[in-house]
Amino acid sequence: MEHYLTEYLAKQKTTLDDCTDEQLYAAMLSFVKEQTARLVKKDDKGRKVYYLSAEFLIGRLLSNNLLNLGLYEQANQLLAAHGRSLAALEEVEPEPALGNGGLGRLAACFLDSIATLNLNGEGIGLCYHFGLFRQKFEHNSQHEYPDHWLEKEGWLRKTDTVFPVNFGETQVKARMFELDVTGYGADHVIPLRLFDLEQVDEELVSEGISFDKKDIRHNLTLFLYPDDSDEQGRLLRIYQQYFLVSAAAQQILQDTLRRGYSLDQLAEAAVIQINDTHPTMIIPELIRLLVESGIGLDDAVRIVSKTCAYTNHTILAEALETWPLAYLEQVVPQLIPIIEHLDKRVKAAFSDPAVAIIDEREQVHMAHIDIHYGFSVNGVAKLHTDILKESELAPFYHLYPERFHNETNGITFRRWLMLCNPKLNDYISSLIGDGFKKDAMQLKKLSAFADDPAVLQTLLELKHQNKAALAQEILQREGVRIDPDSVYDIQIKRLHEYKRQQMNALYAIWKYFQIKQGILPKRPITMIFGAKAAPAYTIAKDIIHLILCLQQLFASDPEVDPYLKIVMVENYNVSYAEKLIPACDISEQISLASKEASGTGNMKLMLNGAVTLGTMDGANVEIHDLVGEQNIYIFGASSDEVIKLYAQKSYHAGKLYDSNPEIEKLVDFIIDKKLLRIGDVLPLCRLYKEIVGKHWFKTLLDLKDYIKVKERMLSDYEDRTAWSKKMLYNIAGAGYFSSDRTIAQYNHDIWKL
Ligand code: 26Q
Repeated sequence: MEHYLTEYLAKQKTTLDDCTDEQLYAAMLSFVKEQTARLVKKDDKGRKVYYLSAEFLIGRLLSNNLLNLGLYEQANQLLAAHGRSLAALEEVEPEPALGNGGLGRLAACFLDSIATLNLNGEGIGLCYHFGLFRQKFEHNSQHEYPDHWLEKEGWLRKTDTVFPVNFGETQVKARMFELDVTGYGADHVIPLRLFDLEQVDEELVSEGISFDKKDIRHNLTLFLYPDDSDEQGRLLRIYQQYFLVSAAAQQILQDTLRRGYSLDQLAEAAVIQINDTHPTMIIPELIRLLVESGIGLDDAVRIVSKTCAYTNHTILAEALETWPLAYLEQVVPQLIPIIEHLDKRVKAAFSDPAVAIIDEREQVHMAHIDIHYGFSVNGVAKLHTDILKESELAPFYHLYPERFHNETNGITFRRWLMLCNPKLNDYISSLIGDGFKKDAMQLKKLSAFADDPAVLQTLLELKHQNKAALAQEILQREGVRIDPDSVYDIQIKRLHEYKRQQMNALYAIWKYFQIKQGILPKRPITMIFGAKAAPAYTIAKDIIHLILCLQQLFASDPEVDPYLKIVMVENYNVSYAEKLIPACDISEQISLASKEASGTGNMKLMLNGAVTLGTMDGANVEIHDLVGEQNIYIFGASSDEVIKLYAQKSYHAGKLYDSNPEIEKLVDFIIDKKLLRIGDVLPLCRLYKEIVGKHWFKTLLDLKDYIKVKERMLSDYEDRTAWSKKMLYNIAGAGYFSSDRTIAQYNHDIWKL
């Protein structure tokens, strides 16, 4: 390594000691790329998995690749010997923002585990030039700017593979780029293939993130999912999806032939895991291509149905993709006869209109294509899968019970423990050895230390060090000083009403009133938020506005500031998560029960010794079962209760508000003079009205219980030894959430590679 870097830098007339961080990063990048290029490309005979996803939120790769290659320690030592640090180099690496949140990050963790478990597979996605927007706060509101992450020299490799993609009359070209995904300790890499429009024109971007949405010949891969609030945006999304799917289908068929299979053997050669409905059009597209190659229609349908498997990530009815048939006709006329044929077969076999592909309003239900014409449907946590079976997809479960699986999500411990929390990682090794790095279930061994005072003390000290490091980071990035001795109460995730950041904000208002009355917390509280709102999601942006206004109000009130602080960090992303997660005390997982399919942040936080405050939703249920009653704080209505409330339409925000003076007072504060002086009337009033007038996300349902349980949690926090024991049980119980386990299970239940 030293030799390589020295030579590389010498060509630029500099040295390891004198070069800039940018130069050193470039040298390291080149070194690691050369190392991975030497590794064998996994390409066995037999079934291969293609993980097809519109998002791969891979995060920075330098440290990740060094760790997986077994070069991390060596790099650290070498850099230290020259007065340099990996941490500084990391800051130079741009983060590829090729995903929105959980679903995209999951895809990245899965590739890490596929490579680590030595499975034959690859990822296929899109290369967005700007990825998700960069978030800035101006006047206490979110503003969006393009986030240019593509560099001349980066991890991506341009290939010679170019596929034509036809949209009716128009043809564009999809160029394949590749990136090597390393596995932990693996002797091979697997490819992530990202397709880019050959003629993207970055000049199309005008102010902020707006651009000419009509010019699809030049805009297709500019951004990740431009907002779908207007017709142009929605059409563009279909164009993007078909662009992905058409290129992927050509790649998969070509790969299958190259590997020595014929196309009628597709199901033996390939399994395509469809990550949510975004790539659903791969099904009619493959059928179309097989028919074109001479295979009969019925056979083509049968083959493709044995090849494709679908993962559902949501039970929010409004998020299940349906497209007007007319849109599809406009964008992909060549698929219409196939989709209509698939629909006819369904209608001939089943009279229930609930399972139709094209409904009476001429809307195409993408998930229905996946379920009828795939061999597997899976949810992402036990509760989620049960709800799919019992309600959302019940008619399908009755038709095809054997197709349904649960594959509880997981996270890669390489990034989410070893890299982001090296101190805790080393300490765990010193207690139970290194076995857990390959077999995460061994973390259970930590339970043996639950009554060891020295271990409990050390866990607290390590947490404190991480909190101090985060305080430094936040001071530098946000200009806000936070106190490492305060409780760090953290909610980091996309902004959505069902995730209920607004309920957390109402807690902050409650605490504010307490402090104003002289009822002071035993220890200062730091409430940290990180969240991006979809650009067109007005209420989500209003919630950000509320939180930022509260942040300013508290900070400017000398009676409050010493006891209660809010920090909403700007541009929350994977790299920021890596800094926040190791420092967290209280992990906020407070979604309205039944709405969060799984959550994966909840897993990352527990693994790093945070204690969960949550509802019985998504994977929280499994966390609860793993750590036990004593080591998690659960509140609020159960999913059964919530589902019943929906069925009976019996939640009424206004009634709760009118009959509870305490709740009324908190909600009224949103439009109090004090806040209106800081913020804007329109968004605050709009949010106020939404909370008292709309019933869908039930903000007020669990508010009282939430406050009660959070108060109990803060009081328990003061018994530091007892708290540390909870931390320990959380770390010890997290092994189940390794994505290595998840991927092994996908392989066992679905892929059978
Ligand atoms: C759909 C239509 C139009 C425009 C955009 C979209 C769209 C884009 C992204 C819909 C959904 C997404 C992303 C969803 C997502 O991240 N879901 C999360 O997936 C995680 C991994 O399974 C779960 O842990 C989370 O519970 C789930 O919310």
